[in-house]
Amino acid sequence: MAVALVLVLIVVGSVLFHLLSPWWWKPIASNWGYIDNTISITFWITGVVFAAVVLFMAYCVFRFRHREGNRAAYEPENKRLESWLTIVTAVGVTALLVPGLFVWSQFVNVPSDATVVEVVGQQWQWSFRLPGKDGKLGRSDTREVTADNPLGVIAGDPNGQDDVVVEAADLHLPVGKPVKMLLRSIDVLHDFYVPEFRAKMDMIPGSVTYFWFTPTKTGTFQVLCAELCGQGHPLMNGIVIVDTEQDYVAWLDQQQTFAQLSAPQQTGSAQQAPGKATASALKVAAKLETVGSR
Ligand SMILES: [Cu+2]
Repeated sequence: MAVALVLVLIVVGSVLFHLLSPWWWKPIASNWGYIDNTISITFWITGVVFAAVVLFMAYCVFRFRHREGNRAAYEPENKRLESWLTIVTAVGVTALLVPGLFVWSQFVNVPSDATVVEVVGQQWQWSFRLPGKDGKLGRSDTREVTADNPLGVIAGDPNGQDDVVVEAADLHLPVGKPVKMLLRSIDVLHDFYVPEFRAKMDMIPGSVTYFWFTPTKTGTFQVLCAELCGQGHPLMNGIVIVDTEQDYVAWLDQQQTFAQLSAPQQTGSAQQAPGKATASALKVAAKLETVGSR
């Protein structure tokens, strides 16, 4: 009797916790409402199945409890029950999988008017690269990474000269414009994740993965790394600021291009490039010190 009661309390407690919990998604700030719907469908199906199975178990524990003289009936096969359970399970599993397939087909089909932004993950900071006026990103190679070329842009590629390099600083995006995020890592597995955008994906050294989304709200959003990537992983934070078109253009005007960063003698920023690289290294060192002192 006590076991049956505990099982019922587990179901009631779980449902109440789900309904009353203060921990829930942050308000969505992208076009991916479909992803929220898919997760809600999964919650409902797994929740109903969990409650049904545990309540059935509680019923059986109570109904078939030990009584003097009672004997269990042995029934090795029951065709009707087996077909019924097979059909219900198949419908449940299909309902769990199908919405995800619809979302995935949209997730990997990037709109033709999407602009491109490259995200580079590195222990333990985020950097970004945007195509310059030519609209094309230059090629890159991890073997080209140096203190003055932190993203490994290939210097000989003319498309890369006007690329805007944002090293270990905030990324700005214009509101309402679809953007394709090209994801690279130059050391270990990372995962670019902004909770309000809902979309995320692993970054794999040697590959370029991608997803797309349209920011729908202006504001400041936190970037998290959703892949355990070493000692400094919990501090691998970044900032994405979604701007109005006007603010975005003003920000873009202040950024430096790859050509400016890699040719300090021509731009008069001789101290700036190495200074920036040193600042970035100090930032990582400070993060590690914080982790070490925990
Ligand atoms: Cu990471």
